[in-house]
Amino acid sequence: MTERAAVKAALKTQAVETPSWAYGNSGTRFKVFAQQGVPRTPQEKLDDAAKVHEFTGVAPTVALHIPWDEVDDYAALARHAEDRGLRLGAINSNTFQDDDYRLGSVCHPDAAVRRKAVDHLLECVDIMDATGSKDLKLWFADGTNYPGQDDIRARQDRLAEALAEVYGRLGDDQRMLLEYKLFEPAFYTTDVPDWGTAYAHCLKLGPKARVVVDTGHHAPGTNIEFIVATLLREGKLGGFDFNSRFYADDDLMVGAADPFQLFRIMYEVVRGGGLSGDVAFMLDQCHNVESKIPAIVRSVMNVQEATAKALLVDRDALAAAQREGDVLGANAVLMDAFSTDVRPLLREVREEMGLDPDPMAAYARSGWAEKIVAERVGGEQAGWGA
Ligand code: LRH
Ligand code: MN
Ligand code: MN
Repeated sequence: MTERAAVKAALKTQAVETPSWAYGNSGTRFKVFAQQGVPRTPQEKLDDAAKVHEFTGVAPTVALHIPWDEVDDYAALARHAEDRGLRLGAINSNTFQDDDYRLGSVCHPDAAVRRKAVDHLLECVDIMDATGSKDLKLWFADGTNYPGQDDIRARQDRLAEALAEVYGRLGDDQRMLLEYKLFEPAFYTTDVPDWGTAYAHCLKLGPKARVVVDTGHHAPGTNIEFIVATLLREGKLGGFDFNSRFYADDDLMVGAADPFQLFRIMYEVVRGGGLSGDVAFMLDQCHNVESKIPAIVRSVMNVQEATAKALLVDRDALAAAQREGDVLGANAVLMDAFSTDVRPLLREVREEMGLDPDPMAAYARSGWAEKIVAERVGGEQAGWGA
């Protein structure tokens, strides 16, 4: 295989998971701008996700968030997905939207609240059994706002105990992905604030526990590709929640704020063998003012562009320059790949996959946007937090 053919082959097998919540209405804490045609049910979110897959060819799975996507029959929801050429992906738990969780969920000082939170996590594993989902994605809003509010170490013990119980419930081919976030909604301490804390818990739990890197969850200036390289090296990178940010957890389209950072991350993924392994490439975004389906299509394309550039890095030339201590030469190898216009290559990839080379235009021409605006009237539109 020529090098170009190998790059194309890798791009054809890449899969990006889209989040059910990105299809629904969302906003900031100031205002949710409702858009017309937005899904009213989890099934309609899957119908929209099927369009993203139809036009990109690389978005075959959809992550659910429980209870936002609560249904009576999860096996039937999985069949709804299959009928549209999709599969259900990670099951995201939600222990942050209940009055009982004011002081935390699995780290709460009251054992009864911790029990309720753990039961929800166990229920999420039941849902995975029904949907065939492989990954349970955990993010905890737990933390404290004031020094002295609670015992930092006791909260870690409670967290470890809860995680161990849920870990014990996982099937052989199921994984637990633990997501960290520096701050928000807690502002003094967060119980899983960084990759080190997540890694320490995952290490103790065992091989089925891995860390999730949400690209919007770090302090400004954090070198995320270093974290990615380290976790991959340790066999503990479970996946990504991709999005981009200018300030905090902005949840904007991945690759929109800093395509160079996304390239650097994807280079470490390629370098560490993460593209062909079991790393889950998920989006975690909210489209507050822009049209949702095209924004998700664009995001998938942004991931593809960064991946293509990462695959184009001349690794032999890079290694040679690094061995020789040629600082500028090594940097130039990386920058050459980043500066390559990979859009023609991706158009070829899509044509070879039987797709329209321009997914944005193809979606716009498809009439789907007009159809959902006309048909999805009445009922309540699903949204972030619905
Ligand atoms: C938390 C988070 C986490 C949640 C999602 C809705 O900020 O990134 O992944 O599940 O947002
Ligand atoms: Mn996330
Ligand atoms: Mn987030």
